[in-house]
Amino acid sequence: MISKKMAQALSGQINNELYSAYLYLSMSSFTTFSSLNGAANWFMVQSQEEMTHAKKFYDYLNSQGEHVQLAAIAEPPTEFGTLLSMFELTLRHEQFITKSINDLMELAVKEKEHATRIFLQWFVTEQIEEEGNNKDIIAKLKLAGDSTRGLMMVNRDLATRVFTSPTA
Ligand code: OFO
Repeated sequence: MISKKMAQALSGQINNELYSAYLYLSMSSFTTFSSLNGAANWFMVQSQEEMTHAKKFYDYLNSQGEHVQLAAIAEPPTEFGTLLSMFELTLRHEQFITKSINDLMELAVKEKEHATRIFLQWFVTEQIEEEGNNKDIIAKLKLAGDSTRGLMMVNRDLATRVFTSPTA
């Protein structure tokens, strides 16, 4: 049993995670049409991961006896700039998600929702990894600079990412 306030806040996070999935799906399509198939793969895997994040919140709310009420998902952008600017946007978005997870954690502590605090711990760790991965890719793209060969090398690297369903 969790408080109504906590349940509403967790429901809101389902929307954030689904928007993340939508944003990365849109980026995957854009990079496919820019002939950057490695990047398209990376964003597709990222989108799939975000769906599993949304599902984790959904499952947790159900396990707490909450009726999940889904809200509309905002439309993501459809046009993007360079690959570097796309990963900079990704990092900014993930920093926004980190803040939303931290806000949920603060609420859980304030409301003495200990089960929720333990549930959220997985996301705290996940955000460290997500931000770190983005920073690595940004660093590689900056090193590549204007070199097409360098960009192609990063693109090949991004092609190796494989989706694995996270277990909590
Ligand atoms: Fe990108 O970690 Fe969920 O949103």
